[in-house]
Amino acid sequence: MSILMKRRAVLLGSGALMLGACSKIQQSDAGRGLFESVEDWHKGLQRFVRARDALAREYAPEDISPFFRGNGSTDPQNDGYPQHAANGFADWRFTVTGLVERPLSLSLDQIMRLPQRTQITRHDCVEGWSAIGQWTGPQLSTFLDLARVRDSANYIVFRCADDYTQGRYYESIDMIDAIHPQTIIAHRLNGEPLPIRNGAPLRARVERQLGYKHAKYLTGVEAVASLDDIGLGKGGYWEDYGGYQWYAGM
Ligand SMILES: Nc1nc2c(c(=O)[nH]1)N[C@H]1C(S)=C(S)[C@@H](COP(=O)(O)O)O[C@H]1N2
Ligand SMILES: [Mo]
Repeated sequence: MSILMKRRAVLLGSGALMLGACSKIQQSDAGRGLFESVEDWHKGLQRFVRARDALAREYAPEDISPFFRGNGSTDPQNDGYPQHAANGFADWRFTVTGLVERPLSLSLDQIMRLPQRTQITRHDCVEGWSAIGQWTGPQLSTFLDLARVRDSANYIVFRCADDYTQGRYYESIDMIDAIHPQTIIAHRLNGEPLPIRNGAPLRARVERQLGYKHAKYLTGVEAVASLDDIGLGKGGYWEDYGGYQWYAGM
């Protein structure tokens, strides 16, 4: 079973159990109020899950911004990144590690041979600017299926190559966003290989969340049960050093 199907089965299972119990309680008057509040709670849960499942708006080619600016790190100078850039990222590897049955280390060629998704979306940075771009790359769920992510994984951590002002950049998302169809590992922007300022050779697109979640210069993803041991424990660079929220949903 794919992870998406497993999660669906879990949700459907708990819903069915609750409906069974509720139809009995509902038969008494005293039970009716309880039933209604449980039902409200259940509707709320459904709404929440549906909201987390929904697709971010996709735009038309004519909406694409003429220039997609770079923000944060735009030209990493640490740990051999300039050398990788100089040889066109021919030796770049993308690893899938942590709570997986089959750890992966993939070349860019291998990544380009996987099924691809292209989407035109709007990027919103908390600093107050937006840009619309077309992104192409495999879905993160494809990598997680290939590596056979374990049920004990609750989060996916994005590992990056760049040091920003406080140190290495990193980010994380939960499994709902990890398997969201628009969460992709992009290697193209507007049909061209990613420019260095936008995260070459690979960057995450997490379209339901704000700009700082879209980690650039990806060296891999790591499946973990908890974020406690990642960075300072809040799940991301700006969460740890800037007080930003971990869940930056829009
Ligand atoms: N590795 C890395 N990823 C990063 C950043 C960074 O500094 N380093 N900045 C984040 C922020 S705040 C934003 S708004 C976007 C900017 O993406 P862009 O440079 O393609 O505009 O990248 C995000 N991902
Ligand atoms: Mo940002």
